Amino acid sequence: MHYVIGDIHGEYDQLKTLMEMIAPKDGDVIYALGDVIDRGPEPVKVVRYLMEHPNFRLIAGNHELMALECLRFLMQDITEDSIAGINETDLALLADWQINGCAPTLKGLRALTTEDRSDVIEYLSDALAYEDIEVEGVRYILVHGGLGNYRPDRPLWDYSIDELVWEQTDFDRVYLDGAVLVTGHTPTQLIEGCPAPGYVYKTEGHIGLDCGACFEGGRLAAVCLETGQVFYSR
Ligand SMILES: [Mn+2]
Repeated sequence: MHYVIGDIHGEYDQLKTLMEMIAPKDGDVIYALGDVIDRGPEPVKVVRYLMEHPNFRLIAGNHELMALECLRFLMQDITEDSIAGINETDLALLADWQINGCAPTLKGLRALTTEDRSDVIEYLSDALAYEDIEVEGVRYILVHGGLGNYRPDRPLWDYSIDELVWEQTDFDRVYLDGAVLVTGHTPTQLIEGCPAPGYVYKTEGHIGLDCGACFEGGRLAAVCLETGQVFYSR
């Protein structure tokens, strides 16, 4: 079976609840659709849980991208050179990450040994940009944000990581005829015309999975691609 989980954002308890409901078997594949860190209380615990369960595949979100851009200079040993090397671009990246809820991620990383911290960062940097799979004869494109600067003739590998993780999908548009775009990033609470805000939004060519787990009144959601069954943490 293939499962896809929406934006976890540090919601470890909700992830555990969902995993008990899914009860994956050996050989099942579970995709985490990006934004596993930041905002919620236990982002690093979430990442370490994914690392310990080899049936998880991590797809990159904009929060992983922001974290990696900052950790590149935050994690180096402090020397005169390293301080002099932090430029305005770095500081702007850090400010961006900060307003996007980096505090619990940094707190979790600080509590780790140097080696465990490196392992977490390495795991995040190995995240997939997207996944293109066929399940029961249906093509699914799993991508955190969407296909920025979309053109039907543009191959998936041609999209930049920024175009994939920052794009807000247009749920009224069918991309890649015959394929289903499975996306997170845009909480269904914010999708205009979504009949059940805060729950999974399925419409022609789309499955919108971000149910705003880290927000009040939100929840974590997963879908099984074979059966279409949807799971909610609350
Ligand atoms: Mn996002």
